[in-house]
Amino acid sequence: MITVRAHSNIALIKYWGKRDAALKLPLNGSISLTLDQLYTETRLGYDPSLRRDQLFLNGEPASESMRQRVSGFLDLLRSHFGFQHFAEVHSHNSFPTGAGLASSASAFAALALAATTAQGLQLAPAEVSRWARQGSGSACRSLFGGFVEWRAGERPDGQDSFAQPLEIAWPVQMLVLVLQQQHKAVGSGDGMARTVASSPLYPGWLASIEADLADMRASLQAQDFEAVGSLMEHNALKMHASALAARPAVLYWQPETLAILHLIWQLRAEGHACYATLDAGPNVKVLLPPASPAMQQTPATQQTIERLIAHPAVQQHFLCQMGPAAQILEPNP
Ligand code: 2P0
Repeated sequence: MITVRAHSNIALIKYWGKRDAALKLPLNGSISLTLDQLYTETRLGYDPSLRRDQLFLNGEPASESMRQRVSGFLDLLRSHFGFQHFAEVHSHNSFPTGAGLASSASAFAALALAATTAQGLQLAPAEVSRWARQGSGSACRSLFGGFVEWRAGERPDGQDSFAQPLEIAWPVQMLVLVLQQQHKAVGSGDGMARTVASSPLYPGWLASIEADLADMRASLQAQDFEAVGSLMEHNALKMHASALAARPAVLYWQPETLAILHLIWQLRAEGHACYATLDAGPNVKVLLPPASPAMQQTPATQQTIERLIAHPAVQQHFLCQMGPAAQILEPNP
């Protein structure tokens, strides 16, 4: 058995739209931040006596649809590397499932690393990233720690579409706010497909991304909090605007989402340093300046956090620092 841990990531410049759905090749590049508090640990072993793959999530047998998605991913590896055995997979998330926090990024990054390592392969991280991408696009970014860029690539076979670390040591923080949510949203895969197929605003999204990526790289290098935050928030709202203009509309927000967005704007008007980003669900993630080297919050950031988490729409929160790369926990490498 191999045990690995991979951390979740939140995109500062979003992946939205595929050029190849089967290979999960994106229409645009993206930049993300890996988070320390949100991760998946996966224990995997191949067993010649198994007749099919087995999947357990947080100690319980997973649904058949999840088991099939994982098994389909393992089939890709088996057919490529000429391996026959089925696997027993135990996956645990550090965060509660059903909280609306996307777990597919950390889950497929962990699965790709565990499944290839358990086959005796020692692949370069970029190659594991390429495999993880085929499980879930955003998973390719979770192989790496800190700020990460996924280059869209151009090749039809996807060989040039994988993530790489940006090597920027700037310890900004991300406050993940889990909000009340009544409705199940459209899955991100369906949401992006519908946007690409029918939104008249999608070409505008796509035309703007190279400039956003270049600006984001430069602003991260300069460690310019306002520039990074305002571009991150703009990019997320632009993604949601393109989705809203799809037919039928793709809307991930709930009333609580909007209430928190207004609170963030009000806090900024009062001088607080905080910017929002939103993914394919109602929760809001807030970019905050670095804590002090001793990991103490500055009084200003402490006040911002207290104002945000005091809002009645916030059910749960995770204050995240920059997370590390995916790693093998056992056997001890
Ligand atoms: C992102 N999202 O960059 C964007 C922003 C959601 C909104 O990547 O279909 O689960 O498996 O490739 O990676 C979520 O989509 O989609 C996502 P698939 P994935 O984080």
